[in-house]
Amino acid sequence: MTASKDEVTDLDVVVVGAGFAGIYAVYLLRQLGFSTRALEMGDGVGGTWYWNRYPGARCDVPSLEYSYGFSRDLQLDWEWTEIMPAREEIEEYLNHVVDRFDLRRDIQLGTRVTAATFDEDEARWLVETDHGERFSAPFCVMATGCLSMPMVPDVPGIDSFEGTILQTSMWPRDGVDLSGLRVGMIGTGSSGVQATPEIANEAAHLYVFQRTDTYSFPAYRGMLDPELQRTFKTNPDQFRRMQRDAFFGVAGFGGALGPASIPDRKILETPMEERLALLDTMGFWAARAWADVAVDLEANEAGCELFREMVRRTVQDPDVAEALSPRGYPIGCKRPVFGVDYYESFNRDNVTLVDLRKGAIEAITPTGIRTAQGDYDVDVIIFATGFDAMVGALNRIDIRGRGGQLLREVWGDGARALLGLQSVGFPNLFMVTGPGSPSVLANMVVAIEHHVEWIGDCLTYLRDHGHHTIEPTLAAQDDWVEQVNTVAQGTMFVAPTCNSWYLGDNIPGKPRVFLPYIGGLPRYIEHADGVATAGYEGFVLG
Ligand code: NA7
Repeated sequence: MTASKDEVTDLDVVVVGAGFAGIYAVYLLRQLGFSTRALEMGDGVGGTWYWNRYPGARCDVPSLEYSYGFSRDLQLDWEWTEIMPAREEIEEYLNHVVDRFDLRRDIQLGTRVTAATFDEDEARWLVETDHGERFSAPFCVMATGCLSMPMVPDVPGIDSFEGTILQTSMWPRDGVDLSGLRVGMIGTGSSGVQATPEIANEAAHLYVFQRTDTYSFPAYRGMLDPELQRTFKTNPDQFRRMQRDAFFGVAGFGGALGPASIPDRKILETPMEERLALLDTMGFWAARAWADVAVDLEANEAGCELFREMVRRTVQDPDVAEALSPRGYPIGCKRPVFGVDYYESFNRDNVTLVDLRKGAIEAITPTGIRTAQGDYDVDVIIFATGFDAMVGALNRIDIRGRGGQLLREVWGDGARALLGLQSVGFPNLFMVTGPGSPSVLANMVVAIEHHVEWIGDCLTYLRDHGHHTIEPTLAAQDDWVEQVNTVAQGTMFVAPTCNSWYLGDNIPGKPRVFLPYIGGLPRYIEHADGVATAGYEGFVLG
């Protein structure tokens, strides 16, 4: 299906990426009569679930909820096995979707998009790939994912390492045999936490290099109750509607999530012995199970202290427990981390925590990792160091809009977009779950389906009304960015002591801007759909 280098392939829509968003975009746009092709860098579909193949990779949203709602037959036929799906099961599901709807013929794998340039006279995008192929289409849909541009710190000496260097986010497709090896893993976010117990089971020794201690809550494991799945299948549409009405796009029908409910009681009004007693029944979850922890910094700190007490109860070595006890930033400022046996792993003889606050990483040497507190010789180094979130995958493509302006330069002081869908100066270029939309603060699949349907409706409207271009007005974009910032104020996400990838803090030099919309999925959907119903108010149609 690849085009020759001399020719330009004409399409109605070029889709970049074939994860959840790109796959659905290919399906829907084909249904709507648009000639479409998705260009995907990986050699398989799945996006996040294709790349992040590290041991223990798993979703923290229940499978029944983390799945497409667009096809009733798909929902009735597909059987999930676990409450929280493992990476492998999600990848299998997405491949099933692609085959079931015969989408593979419109998905070109192993193809990295390098540039997209808008021709103002023709009102078309020219999309170029790393193979020198060129595609021309009036519309471009960037289904490039929010956490898809890996971040590997620039540690001196990295090229000198004589062992193997791996990244959780680009794990080899055929897996890696770590048995008998000394492994050093840098990073204790979701990926590092999920991988720790799995690697500890396999490797001779695991050194976990921790820069910031994590609030890791116990993840739910278990097989999906067949009765629950049957109930879901009696009326999937009803459950999908519930999701779009739920603040985070998770309606709660997908399986028991454990003791996560927030009671009416306030931690600051509860005697210490009662707070501690809750640890016996709720474990780590007791830290956040209070009405005031999410909204009051003093209450939050009281919740943090409960969490630290639970770490002390779990980790046998008091010094290691102290090093694993998070301090200095509130629960809820970073995306929640869920793990199984994470803290327990540090009771094993073959697992060592390297607390980088006692001496940071200085260099990679031919034999391992050098820190200010000593050298650690390892055979394998794993970077579990996260992503350039929300904008990284877009910024690495040379996207040139009106007047040849480069998107990453326009966004130099922080990404700005109307509804996370389009940015001024880049007509006909749509983002799926872009900056300023609920995106990573919602169930991604629900957010993606809504965006793809919004884009599908928009393209249909333009075609039906004889319009060739659509682009936000500056005033509407400014107003939306203002709203995104306003709703974030006062939340733990932007607390003064909070450093997170939501704010871009993990990328040196990245402007500190809170990128997702925290007003909730229902409010966002109501607003975005209202804009469409009003004839795309806030957009210029040309
Ligand atoms: P995260 O959550 O961004 O975690 C990355 C981790 O790597 C985090 O602990 C970082 O410490 C650490 N890190 C990053 N750079 C360094 C350097 N230079 N030295 C030491 N440690 C470093 O990424 P994940 O892949 O775990 O998870 C991303 C999302 O994917 C997750 O939220 C889920 O939505 C799924 P820091 O905290 O910055 O000090």
